[in-house]
Amino acid sequence: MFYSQQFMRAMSNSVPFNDDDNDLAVQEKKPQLKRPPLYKVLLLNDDFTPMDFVVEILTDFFNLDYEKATLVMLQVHHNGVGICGTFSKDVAETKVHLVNEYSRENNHPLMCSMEKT
Ligand code: TYC
Repeated sequence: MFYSQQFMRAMSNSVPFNDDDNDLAVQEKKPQLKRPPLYKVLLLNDDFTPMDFVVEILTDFFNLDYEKATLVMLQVHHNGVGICGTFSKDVAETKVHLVNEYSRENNHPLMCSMEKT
């Protein structure tokens, strides 16, 4: 017995029930879709990384303008942690990796990390 792809798709996403004349009918289920989780990328404060370097990170890796980058840097400096941006998992992981690599290359202890929103 062969069924069309369209029929198979409808059956795999449907709930059978008896209609008014007691025939078997199918009703479409709501698609069970969820948005993928987002991740905040964070900068942590330390006593050694120069403020200018942190601002450079925020403008170059997170595309903040100079004023916004300065505000985020000062937020980290005063509160210990600040948010650089919110991204998909892959993009957040890549940014964390690139920022930490660039900081080590420049001999600064700056730490970048991520957490689920
Ligand atoms: N606290 C550092 C200083 O006084 C500046 C700094 C800001 C370091 C933000 C890290 O994520 C940071 N030079």
